[in-house]
Amino acid sequence: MDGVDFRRLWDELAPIGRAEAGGYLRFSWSDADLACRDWFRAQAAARDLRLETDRNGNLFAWWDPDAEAGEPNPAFGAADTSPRTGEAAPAARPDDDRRAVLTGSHFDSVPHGGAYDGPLGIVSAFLAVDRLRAEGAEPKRPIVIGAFTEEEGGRFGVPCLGSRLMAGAIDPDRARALTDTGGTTLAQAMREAGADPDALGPDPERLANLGAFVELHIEQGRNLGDAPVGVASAIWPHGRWRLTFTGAADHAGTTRLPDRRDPMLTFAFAVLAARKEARLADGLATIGRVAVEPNATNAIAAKVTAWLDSRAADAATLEAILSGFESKVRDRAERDGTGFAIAPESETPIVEFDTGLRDRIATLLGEGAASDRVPGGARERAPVLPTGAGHDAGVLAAHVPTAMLFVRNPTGVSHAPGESASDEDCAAGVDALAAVLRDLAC
Ligand code: HGY
Ligand code: MN
Ligand code: MN
Ligand code: MN
Repeated sequence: MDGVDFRRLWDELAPIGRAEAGGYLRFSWSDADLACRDWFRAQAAARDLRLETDRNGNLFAWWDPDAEAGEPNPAFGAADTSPRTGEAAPAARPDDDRRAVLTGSHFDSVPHGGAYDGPLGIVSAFLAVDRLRAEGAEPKRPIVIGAFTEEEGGRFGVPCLGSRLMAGAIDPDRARALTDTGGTTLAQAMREAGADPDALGPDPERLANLGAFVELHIEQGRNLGDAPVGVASAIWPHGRWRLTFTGAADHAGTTRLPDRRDPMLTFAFAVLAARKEARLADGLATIGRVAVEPNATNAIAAKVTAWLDSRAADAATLEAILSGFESKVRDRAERDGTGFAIAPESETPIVEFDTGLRDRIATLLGEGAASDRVPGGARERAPVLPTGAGHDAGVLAAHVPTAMLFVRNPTGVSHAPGESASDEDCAAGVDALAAVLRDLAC
């Protein structure tokens, strides 16, 4: 695979959902999302892959081998699909397991997000299947390309919604009632798109039929120096919390400063406190979204709602950031005479990827084509590194042996229009994914 081949398919998808002001606006169940879904269906049809939309709106394109396949191999039995968090699922035994190997990612973006976060994993999956077919590979078990819905939570606020629903990690009623900034619920958005929100719910049979999940994703932390492709070791624990600051609405021109109970003051303090607690703990904290009521230039705010995103290399550090943040903001609210509430919206404990699968892939890629592109010759292993970004792989890892491949992002910029990757590195990613699928399924 070379960069030209990659670019050809990439350029078919790239225009969908592009925003005038830069980046992408690909929100789940929006017109842009429906156009991405149509693109996915066309790619599946062009390759004679069996198309499925599951009960949660996730798309799957199956390459079923000729022989009867897809049945859980009795030697392996059905995966344990009891919702677990943080532990790795049983290690994959690829040689005797006939269950499907899933690869894929998501189409949706954060507002004005980059082109690669999500779509790179889906385009690469189709190209990897093309490559395997071109060499006459005959899979012994199904290879499935997946597109998970609402991974970013960019419209309805809960990330990895499609994979969480599939894994039973979120209550379907809560999901149906999630609203976007315009007040449209997920249920309404699905109905308008011709999907059935009443079907939302866990899908243990589908999980039981997956023997492995490999998600290819652009690397988002500037950590792949001279290697075009790396392998994930873990996803940092992370979460989102809704912050509510309340005070007394009043006239900006007639209310003396000492008489004010201004929630904007406590909110401003909270932004700085989040940053300070994260710096002290060597973790991360971001407040990138805020809503002010009544949001008038000449009125003191009545209420400020904001969202905290915090992440750290381990649970104890994340806990330290949150508790330090909460206690300091509570004290400040006391002084400001304002109300403060903090409520978790989604929390993901650390995800340690399946070490057997991870090491098998890192070694494979050390011998494979991906390493040939490293200046100065091959390396014995692809780099193995953690990520602070959440992924559907982080949700499925509790139920299915899961691995992630990363493609080099020279600047590390992500969740912004400047996200980039070279066609050559993306082609190396396709080669690496094809090598992994060949190893696991053929
Ligand atoms: O927020 C994240 O880390 C992911 O990109 N959804
Ligand atoms: Mn993302
Ligand atoms: Mn992503
Ligand atoms: Mn007036």
